[in-house]
Amino acid sequence: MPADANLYARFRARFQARLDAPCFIAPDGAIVTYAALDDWSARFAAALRARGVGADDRVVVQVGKSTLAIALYLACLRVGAIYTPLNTAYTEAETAYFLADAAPALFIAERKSAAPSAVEMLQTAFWAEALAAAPDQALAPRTGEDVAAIVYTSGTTGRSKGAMLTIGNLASNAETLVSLWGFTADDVLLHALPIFHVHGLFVALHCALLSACTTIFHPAFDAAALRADLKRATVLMGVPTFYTRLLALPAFGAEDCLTMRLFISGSAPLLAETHREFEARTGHRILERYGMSEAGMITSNPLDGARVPGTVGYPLPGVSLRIVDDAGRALPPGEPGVIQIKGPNVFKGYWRMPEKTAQEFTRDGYFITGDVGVAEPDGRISIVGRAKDLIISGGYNIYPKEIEDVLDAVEGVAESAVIGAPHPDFGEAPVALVTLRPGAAASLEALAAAVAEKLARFKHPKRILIVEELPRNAMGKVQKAALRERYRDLLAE
Ligand code: MLC
Ligand code: AMP
Repeated sequence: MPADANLYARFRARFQARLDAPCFIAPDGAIVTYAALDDWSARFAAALRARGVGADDRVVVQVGKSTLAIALYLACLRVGAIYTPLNTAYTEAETAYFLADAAPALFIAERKSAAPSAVEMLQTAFWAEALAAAPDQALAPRTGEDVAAIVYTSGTTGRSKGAMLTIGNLASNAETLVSLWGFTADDVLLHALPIFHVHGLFVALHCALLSACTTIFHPAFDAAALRADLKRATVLMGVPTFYTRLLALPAFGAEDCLTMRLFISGSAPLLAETHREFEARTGHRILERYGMSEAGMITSNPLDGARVPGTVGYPLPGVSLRIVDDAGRALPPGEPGVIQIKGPNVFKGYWRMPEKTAQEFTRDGYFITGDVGVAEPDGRISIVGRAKDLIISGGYNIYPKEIEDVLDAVEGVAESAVIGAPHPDFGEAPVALVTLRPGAAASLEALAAAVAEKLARFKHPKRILIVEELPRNAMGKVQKAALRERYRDLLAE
């Protein structure tokens, strides 16, 4: 990577020859050209600088999906600031934690906080200020080691960690994917993912910007709207729920996919039956890949060659992947163990958490993913479980501990256990089992209200049950596996 590696300069070099081409098309047909995006991002950069934002400053962004929000991301790259996106579904309590942790120079928010901090600015005000500013074309000098973004991921302890992704991480992963998935300027990417996570922001958008192709930009996921636009797209990236919801449309089929060349799925396990049903209905074999916030994409099924249902394919070029036992010894093919990875895509560490970072890397520099996988003799990987207590619901990560902490604080609650139960739409979703103190009478409403006050809606347990007791092992530890078995049909339709 060159010493001056401003990521925006790399994107610009690729779309320079296509400034008049459509970068984004809205479902209603409105076009944003590459020239317009370039101009907006230069104005947004001017507005950031006018607000005192410079290299390595964090800019926390909690705004809805729009092309101007993309211009803001690119503006952060231009000035060398650290882009720190937050899910718009977070409650004030959740947001307050991220703000305290990230200590941003600027916080751009869609909604006004009850007690706004000195650095908070409403999106509407910032947009107006930025669009009125004179474009500032200067690009901050950067190296591949500089942090471009902090992406928060929940932690098993309930405390979210900010994964620091460098310019080198993002650039190398994007270059690899463009070539692996065969992106060209002729592609039309259908984009319906949120832009505050790695999948929608980096995987999808970076492939589009680096190949200078066109993106049909949906403000949110809607199966019928997506189906309509498949007719003018070539590539779709989605979480498995996208595919199950498309399949739930009775008339969806091959005629909808005549221009499509590639369907990609990730962020959560794609059921083999979804893969098969999708092929039967459309003739397309979904390409499943595996990744995480800390590393972008890690493995992928091949573009040319067998895409095997229930597997996530081969480690990306440049990524070393090994599967180890509890003692950290490498396991042979066929034996399941924890996946460890090393490569240019692997993050720099957790923001302001050096001890946590050290714990999650091995002495020889591999990142311990917490995912349990098994390799085939030819190197193909399948994800068979998780060593971390994590629920992935519709592609969103939910840590049981975070919900348990909220429930345990409700008066009358003795203990709670949150598990993931199979869910027909979201793959899995949280279910909470709660025991009460002797004589106490906490109501289900009180429990739900506590959760609603503290946690984003997608984290809310789909069911809360008050139970007599929780099963324990000989050490006194709650047996979540037994609970998962007992309640496996609770959320089935
Ligand atoms: C919405 N709800 C969810 C939910 N999404 N509940 C659990 N899990 C989810 N994922 C809640 C809503 O709050 C609402 O609650 C109810 O479910 C119905 O909502 P909806 O309107 O039907 O949901 P919708 O807006 O259609 O969202 C579904 C979805 C969305 C699948 C489109 O969740 C989504 O965009 N997921 C993608 C997440 C993502 O980008 N992950 C990538 C992370 S990066 P109520 O109570 O109001 O009824 C990563 C790395 C990698 O993992 O490998 O890519
Ligand atoms: P996140 O921290 O939100 O980036 O989520 C990353 C996690 O999503 C990984 O550690 C995996 O557990 C899971 N994941 C991503 N892609 C897949 C996949 N294709 N199959 C199974 N799990 C996946």
